[in-house]
Amino acid sequence: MTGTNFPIVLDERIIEDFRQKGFVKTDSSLTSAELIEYAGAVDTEVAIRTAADQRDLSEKSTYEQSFIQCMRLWETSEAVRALSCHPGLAGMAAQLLGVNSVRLWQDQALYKEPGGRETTAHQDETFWPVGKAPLVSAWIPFDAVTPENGAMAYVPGSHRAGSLRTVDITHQSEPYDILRDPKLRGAQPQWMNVDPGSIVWHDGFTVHQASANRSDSTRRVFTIVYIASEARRVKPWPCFPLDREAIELGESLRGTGLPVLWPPSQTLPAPPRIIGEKSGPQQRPQ
Ligand SMILES: O=C(O)CCC(=O)C(=O)O
Repeated sequence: MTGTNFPIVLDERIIEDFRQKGFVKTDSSLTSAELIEYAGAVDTEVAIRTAADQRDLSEKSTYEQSFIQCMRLWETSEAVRALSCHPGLAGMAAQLLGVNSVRLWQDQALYKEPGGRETTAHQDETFWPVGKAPLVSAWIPFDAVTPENGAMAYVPGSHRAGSLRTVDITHQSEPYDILRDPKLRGAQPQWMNVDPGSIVWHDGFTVHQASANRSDSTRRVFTIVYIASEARRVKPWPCFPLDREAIELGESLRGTGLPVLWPPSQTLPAPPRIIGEKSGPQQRPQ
């Protein structure tokens, strides 16, 4: 691993901003050297995972038109593992959540192709059977992002509304528009321009969306989702990382597929096994 020293101690104002608004940007969180190394590693892994897919954007499903999604890259690429399990970032996640320890819930590349459609507004944590466990996503662009090429927008304070209806982000004709949910009291999404090296963090219940990519380059983003280590399974829905570890209803998280990243170990965690999981929709309740 190169670059950033850790622990990175976050300014109290950053943590307070995150608590109030449910999202916050941290500038210069990765060095240029780290970014080059990690972007190259993720590009390589996405290329391997998608090599057999020759479809044009227009031939893809609505969901796939929002982005190429490749998940759990840490399990198949040692080079990406250094990013997904980066102790500095995991320490920042723990500080934002106000917990002593976090695990990796998932990592993923979200590459929005030129012409790629918007990402429908949604909350993340309603997809997963972990109740209201402290959970935060790090949204890490490898290139400068603006509303022109797939920026994210977050509804300030929406995390305080708790669990709203689950949005079916796989269909364009989703009848429920979470942005009009009365519990949001008319709060409007705030668009975020992000420079490479900066990260935007959002709470598991923050309502967010991304714009379409109207540029002629792919918007390359990597996300890492951290969850409080003591979180429990509270619903029986099928859920890949929990089912793989045979975590039953009511049990707390454990297992090599959900490694503790903070406090960090001397070495990067070993993946459970090489799964070579294909791109696909996020796992959602049934
Ligand atoms: O990058 C996108 O288009 C969507 C990202 C997202 O929904 C997330 O990181 O939770």
